[in-house]
Amino acid sequence: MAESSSDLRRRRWWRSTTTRVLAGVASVAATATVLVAAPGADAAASTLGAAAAQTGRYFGTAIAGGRLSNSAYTTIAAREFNMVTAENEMKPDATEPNQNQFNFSAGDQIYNWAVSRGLKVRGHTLAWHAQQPGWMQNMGGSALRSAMINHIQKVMAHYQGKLAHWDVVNEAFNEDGSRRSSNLQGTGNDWIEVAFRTARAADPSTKLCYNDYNIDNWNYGKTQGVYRMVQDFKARGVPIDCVGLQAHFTGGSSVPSSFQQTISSFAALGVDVALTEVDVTNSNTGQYAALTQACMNVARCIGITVWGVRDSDSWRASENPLLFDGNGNKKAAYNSVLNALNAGGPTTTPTTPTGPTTPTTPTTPTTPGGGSCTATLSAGQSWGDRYNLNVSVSGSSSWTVTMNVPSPARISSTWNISASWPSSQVLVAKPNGSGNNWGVTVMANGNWNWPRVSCSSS
Ligand code: 9MR
Repeated sequence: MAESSSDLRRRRWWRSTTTRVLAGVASVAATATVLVAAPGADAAASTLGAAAAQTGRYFGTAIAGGRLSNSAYTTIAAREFNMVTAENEMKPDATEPNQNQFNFSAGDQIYNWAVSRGLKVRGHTLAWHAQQPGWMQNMGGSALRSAMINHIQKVMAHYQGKLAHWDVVNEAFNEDGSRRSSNLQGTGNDWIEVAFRTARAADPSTKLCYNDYNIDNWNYGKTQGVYRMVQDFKARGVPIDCVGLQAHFTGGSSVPSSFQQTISSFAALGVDVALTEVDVTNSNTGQYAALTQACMNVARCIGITVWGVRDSDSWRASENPLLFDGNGNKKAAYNSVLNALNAGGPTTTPTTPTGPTTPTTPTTPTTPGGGSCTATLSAGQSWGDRYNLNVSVSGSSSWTVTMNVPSPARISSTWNISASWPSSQVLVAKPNGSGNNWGVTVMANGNWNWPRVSCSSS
């Protein structure tokens, strides 16, 4: 729900009232006490992250692991930003250098640096035609499809519950709005939705994003192609929570006049929007202010990330495209962004992903015989279309567990139970002599919410 202007006024009123009260305390306090100067009635936040946080947004930067030993770099990064994207360290070539051998050391270094300073982390990226490890570049067909699924599952399992967002798929479209040809595209047009479904099952706690460049101009083929895909995903229940506009306004491009329309059009599909890799040639202040304002004007534009800290850290350093110069000084563009963030804008209550969620608290009904039991679900292996759930029953060895599957999902197999089916959506499970640990395979059919379970004993 958008914060109304009266909410914003109330908050400003609260701040100004608090300030007046603090000022009153200051006037009667012992003169020897050094008091921090109270901010003005409409005190502006003095860092990008704090300014963005006033409207529930974040302001982030790409962090390069190799620069974390540079204190000038880390001082600015930790002070100004409240979200971090690993510039290269969570990409497939970094995390799975050999097939099914994972290496999280570089990604973890950035993750740990960020969270120990109170910064959140976006994951970037799981499935991409570029920066694939050598073994993957040479792959195709069903072997690559399986490898992609395995990569998503393993990497997301490592970061389970830790990341704010994941760029599940990166840069999968051509400029004209058609699909980019790649080894991933060669596995079948459904590879993107399989990636998102796999991702939802692997970590239901993180927001799943599609991320691309040159999707800033509403009247551009690529923007329309991505828009149609997101529209289709939302219509068919393919789990997607956000779209990342990289917003690289370097290399000859600039902020289009339709930028806000693009952001609001994606948002109207029911996804969050983020500006994920911002840079602007020569840090044009007008363009930086305009892109920030466009995000601030759309409630579901949840945050902005610039692609590096200082100009000298940029992948396009010769264009001086960032908010700090090579010496770490704030540039004019910094102030234009800070002012736009401080001016405020509508904000939404943060949404949570709508995929398979943690199971509802197991019920422990008491039967007429007085026995009770608990059935606890945990995630098992998952694939692009289905997932396993492990069920563990405690409190009784003579139990009946009823499992209600959310339509149109269906249970396709079970193990270690004696099963009966009062309806296609309801499974009744009893012990078959194999003990209290059993499981099911659920065909999601687009609905990745976990079944409800209840347990009774006799
Ligand atoms: O900034 C990244 C640079 O260090 C790498 O060499 C490059 C390799 O592909 O990737 C850069 O980051 C890209 C990002 O992951 C996706 N969007 C475009 C970015 C700039 O190329």
